[in-house]
Amino acid sequence: MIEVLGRRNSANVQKVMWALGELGIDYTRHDIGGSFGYPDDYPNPNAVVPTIRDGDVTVWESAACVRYLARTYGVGSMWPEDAATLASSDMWMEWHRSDISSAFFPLFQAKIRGLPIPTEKQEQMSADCGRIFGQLDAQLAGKTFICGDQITGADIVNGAIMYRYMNLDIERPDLPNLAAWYERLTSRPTYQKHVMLEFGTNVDEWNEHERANAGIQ
Ligand SMILES: N[C@@H](CCC(=O)N[C@@H](CS)C(=O)NCC(=O)O)C(=O)O
Repeated sequence: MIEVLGRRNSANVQKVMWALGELGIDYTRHDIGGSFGYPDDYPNPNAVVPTIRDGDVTVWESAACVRYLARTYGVGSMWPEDAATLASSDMWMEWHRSDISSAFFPLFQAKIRGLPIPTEKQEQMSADCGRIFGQLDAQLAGKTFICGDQITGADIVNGAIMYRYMNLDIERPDLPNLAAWYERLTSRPTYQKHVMLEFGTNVDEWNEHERANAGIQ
């Protein structure tokens, strides 16, 4: 039984939860991080979520967790067997971390969690996100998922923030391939269960949702 250490409303935890759902793996999730705090023996030296335990194996860093799960339990599906598709998935996972994630997370923190960023700067950040997501929109042209017909780690890490991007009160450019891909994700029960979680419109609502999700697997 895999253990997931991390609060349910963390986007990085949601990457792991959604991957587990797609792979059909049993798990137990523990509320850790944010308002739940951290136990003294928490195994991630950065004291951030998620961390997973699979028997004797402990993995932290959400993308490393997704890769571990895909490689261990999803060869031929979430972990493509051909080198080119696997490289493509890896590329878009790296892009997620270096490009869109670093552009989007501060914007989300400003809009919902009270990070003090002036409005004009937030507008610029929204425009940056739209421009960067344009790159993913181009990749998705003619494809069901980011690397083809199969969900890979690239969809997991990028899809995990799409619900937030699409539901934040910001300007978004018209990106039809991205919108169609997002619609396909929203029809998946595992995405609905693990990613499409209300996050509120301010820090109080955010905290209420965090508490309301306590104990839900
Ligand atoms: N690079 C790390 C980042 C992890 C991270 O920053 N997680 C956030 C939640 S999304 C966190 O733990 N924040 C502090 C907390 O919740 O206590 C990863 O991908 O796992």
